[in-house]
Amino acid sequence: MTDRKLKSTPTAASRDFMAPEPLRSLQLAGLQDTVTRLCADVALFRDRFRKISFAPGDLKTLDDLAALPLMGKNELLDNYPYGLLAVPLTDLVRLHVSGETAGQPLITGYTRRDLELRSEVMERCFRCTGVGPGDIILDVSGYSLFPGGFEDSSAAEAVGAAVISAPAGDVARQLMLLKDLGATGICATPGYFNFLLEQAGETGLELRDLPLRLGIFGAEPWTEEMRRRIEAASGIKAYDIYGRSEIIGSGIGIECGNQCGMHVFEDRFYPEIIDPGTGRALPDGEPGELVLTTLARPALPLLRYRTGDVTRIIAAPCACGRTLRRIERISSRTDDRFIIRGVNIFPAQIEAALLAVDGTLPHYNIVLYSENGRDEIEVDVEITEAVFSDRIRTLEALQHRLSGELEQALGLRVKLKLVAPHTIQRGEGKTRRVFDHRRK
Ligand code: DLL
Repeated sequence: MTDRKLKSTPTAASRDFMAPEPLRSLQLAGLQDTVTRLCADVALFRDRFRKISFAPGDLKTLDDLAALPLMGKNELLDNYPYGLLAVPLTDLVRLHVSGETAGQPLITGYTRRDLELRSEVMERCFRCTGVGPGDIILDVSGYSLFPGGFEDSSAAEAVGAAVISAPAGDVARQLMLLKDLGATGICATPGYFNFLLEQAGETGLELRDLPLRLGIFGAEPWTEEMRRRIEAASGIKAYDIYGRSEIIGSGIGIECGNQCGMHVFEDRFYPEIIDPGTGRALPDGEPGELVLTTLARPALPLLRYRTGDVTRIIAAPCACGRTLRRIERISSRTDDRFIIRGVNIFPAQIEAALLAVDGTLPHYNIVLYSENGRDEIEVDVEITEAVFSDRIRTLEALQHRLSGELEQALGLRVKLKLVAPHTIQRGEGKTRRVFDHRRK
């Protein structure tokens, strides 16, 4: 479906093309509703507002939001399990339990209206990538409570596509389904798709010879270099999708066909960028931490929720015609930076440097350790079978080249180990790449 057709379709997706003024009015109304409900129904916020002498009626413009307190995961954990719910338990029809947090999980409640919102934004996501009737989407999330499976299915139905649910793990079956059922799209983490690609190669299956034409990838950090690798190896177009369980699941924002940042469904989730150190709101275009406020979430309205994800807002118009502002690919997290010998290092810098060089595979580990009282870093990266079995001189040349790329990217020399294909463990969920063995 073309974007032009969408503009005249009175679906939720047409909200993607709203003129700026009605969009701002909608956002303001959503924001006013959120603060009113938080004040009336959630004790934590009532107290917080009282402390700063804020009454919901004081919020008159979108800019007034910046004066309200920030929150984060801790508030959810401290009020476990139901303390931040703004509706009676009897209104809930689903509970999402996050498995990512060690110990106490994060609980997200959904009323029927929350689920409708979730379906709506996922439908908009699928439309953004051009998925429509005739598409067959392989979804590897399964119908667990991990955001993914349920949402992808309802989105596929809404846009007239079909979904095959084939949970991660049984790779041979997934490849068989991709091939036999003529899947045209796949939803996965980029890490898991790399694993599928590798397994396909080993069984002599060329994904580029299949009808598969697009992938919707998210839930973990990945770089442009990784995208280039995926697209070149599989012949598909790889879309970045951003989500967060507590906010709604996977449909907060997604790229359109222009692949130049993820359109945020900002009529539903209001994005801000703050300086993570001071908490000060930053203007569009400046990099900082993404903060989200839900504008239409009955069960669990969240106000200025710190995501820890570092990005920037792109306000420039997009060629697709969507008026929704975009966020740039997530470059890092506020908590994934590590300091080695006084130098700040982000995992994405390492991935970009490794994948910029031919001969590497997209499987690597970053190991941090202490030696003689000094913090050290070792990067282990798999190399292709061809390089691995080539002459020692080829290996040495690759080692030299990669060390140089890393040194240039990071500003310090790191220990680099080239390892054989399949040495690094592949995961089924989010890919773990950093192993910190330093003494704390
Ligand atoms: O990962 C929801 C999701 C499911 C998103 C499927 C996309 C696809 P959580 O488990 O709560 O929710 O993890 C959210 O994952 O704060 C980011 O740090 C990271 N993340 C999610 N999408 C991306 C992305 C789901 N496209 C956390 N790029 C977020 C980089 C991402 N990081």
